[in-house]
Amino acid sequence: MAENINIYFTGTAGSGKTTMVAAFKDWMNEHGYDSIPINLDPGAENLPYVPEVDIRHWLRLDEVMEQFALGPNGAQVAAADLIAINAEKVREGFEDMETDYFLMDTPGQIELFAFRDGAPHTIDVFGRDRSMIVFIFDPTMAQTPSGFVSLLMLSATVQFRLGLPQINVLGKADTLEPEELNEIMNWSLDYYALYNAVLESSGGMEKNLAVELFQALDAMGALSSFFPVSSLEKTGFEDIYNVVQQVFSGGEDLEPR
Ligand SMILES: Nc1nc2c(ncn2[C@@H]2O[C@H](COP(=O)(O)OP(=O)(O)O)[C@@H](O)[C@H]2O)c(=O)[nH]1
Ligand SMILES: [Mg+2]
Repeated sequence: MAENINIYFTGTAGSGKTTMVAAFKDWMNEHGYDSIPINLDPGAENLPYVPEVDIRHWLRLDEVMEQFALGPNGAQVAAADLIAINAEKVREGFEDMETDYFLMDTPGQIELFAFRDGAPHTIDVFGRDRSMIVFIFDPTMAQTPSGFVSLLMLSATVQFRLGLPQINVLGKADTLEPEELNEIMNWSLDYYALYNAVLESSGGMEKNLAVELFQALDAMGALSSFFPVSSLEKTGFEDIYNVVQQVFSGGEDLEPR
């Protein structure tokens, strides 16, 4: 397999995956790094980048709806499995391309892509070695303690399911006020602060559960690197780039355990 690195951008629907692929590609161009964006979302409508290979060439959500007489939700489920079936053809589309990084834009619904066969199978077909995940926290969900913990658990679930090195980032950082950003970053740096915030917030969880849950997340290294990124302002990309380098130059920190 070539020496390229595959970076999969994941996150809940609307978290900013597609925009980040476009912005990271621009950032890489500006810094003299070579990358190729690939679209794996059969439901994408307008892409802010030109994909060199596009799953929609083989699979389109609107056609799945029509062909199998499915509504949008049923079609998403079917498409998640069809992505896996089409993975070999997509790989043939890019396997001879020379680049250092393939930037993979993934489907809107993370739970369908990651929990069904789409993601694990596609990652295997594209080459599991030298692959990693960027998981984007949507700031609108990350602003409350329970929302932040829920995203941490989802991120941990994706890491558990896909078994790849993973970077968690706080997306759309430009939309947060400085104090909101500080509060979230403080939770990410200090489990004790997060623990207290969860217990203090209404609807917080039971104390014993919170303690054990945070111990587990801590042991997984769920927050061993977490930083803000803005695709709009192109900030935070150097941090992503540095972690990718660290992981693939023998850095052990983010390797799956
Ligand atoms: N302000 C701001 N908006 C963003 C940023 N990234 C994405 N968005 C917006 O968030 C919405 C969803 O983004 P998209 O990339 O389509 O999300 P996806 O569903 O995860 O691929 C779009 O309206 C984007 O313009 C960002 O860094 N800053
Ligand atoms: Mg998208």
